[in-house]
Amino acid sequence: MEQRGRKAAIVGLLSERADYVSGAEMAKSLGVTRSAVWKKIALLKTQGYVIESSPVRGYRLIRSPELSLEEIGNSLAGRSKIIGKELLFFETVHSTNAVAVDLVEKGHQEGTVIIANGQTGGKGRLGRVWFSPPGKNLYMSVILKPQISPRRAALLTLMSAVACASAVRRLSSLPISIKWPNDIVVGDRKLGGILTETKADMDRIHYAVLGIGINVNLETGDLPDSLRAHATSIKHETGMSHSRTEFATEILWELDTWYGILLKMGGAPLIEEWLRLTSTVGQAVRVVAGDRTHEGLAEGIDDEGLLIVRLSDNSLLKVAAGDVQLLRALKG
Ligand code: BT5
Repeated sequence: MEQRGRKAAIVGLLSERADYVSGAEMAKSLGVTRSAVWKKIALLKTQGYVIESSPVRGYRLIRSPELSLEEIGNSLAGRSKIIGKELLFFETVHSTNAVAVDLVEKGHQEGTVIIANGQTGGKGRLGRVWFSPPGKNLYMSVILKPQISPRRAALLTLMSAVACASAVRRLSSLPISIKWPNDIVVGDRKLGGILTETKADMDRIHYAVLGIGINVNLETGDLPDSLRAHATSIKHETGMSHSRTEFATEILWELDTWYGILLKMGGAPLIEEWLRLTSTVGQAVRVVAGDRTHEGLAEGIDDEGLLIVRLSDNSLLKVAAGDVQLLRALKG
């Protein structure tokens, strides 16, 4: 496990300057010895940072790794209020959500973010598997302790979806939309998913873990056959590779913004934005919720985040969790 700290400060100093920064200057600004700086630089070099060292002039950053915890942390430090206060990176984990649950149970604070380069047991909902090869995609989990009623916990999934869809749209210019409740899609192909796990009792959410998986540089050839027709990635859609650092930063920053809005103003602005980004509302849908299936018109989202479906007998059904299939897609 790796935390931000001196390494992030060194990366910060080096990225501010196109030129060399002397070891003495870094040591002074961090309040450590020059040999401590040297040790951290050596560590950064093993983690994909290309840093030129000159005995006279000091150190110069040539290139950062494509997924840099230090850069995510440095960019969030100035603008994020809650999310990213603590950032933890793992090369490989079973599931970032499982790590987050473990850490929050041990007392880690709200706003802690866990990022992994790969997962061996990435989870979807209902025990499904999230395909999580190393080195290509984003796998992140965020710990929150929201002071909202447990009845409104579904809003947390909508919030994560809004953050992901807005950030990915802005950085990639792709026509990203949200398929209720937790799919980030381009057309009918899934590019990302969200798994929200909460611990709550009747009147309080003890914590929520927001798990976010986004296919960034995945090649469709990497996908198992079962996913090939349904999944996509930012790289596949745009035809070029992207920096996971940039996408992670933007998603976390969006999340911080929307979390602030949710706590201060309630769910209404969030639902309004979700409705702007969704491809589900206004469509004829089949909703599969447990062993029940309903067909009707998806009409909207209620103030607790439930999907409102108008059934053929004109009655309204509210669905808290499930999967939707677009009837147009099924028939077409
Ligand atoms: C989801 O579940 O979409 C939630 C995915 C959440 C993944 C993140 S990664 C970080 C954090 N740690 C975890 O362990 N999980 C979270 P669901 O709606 O149940 O969709 C799962 C279905 O999506 C699977 O059954 C496949 O059909 C499909 N799928 C699996 N991997 C995929 C991938 N990489 N890209 C697109 N579709 C995928």
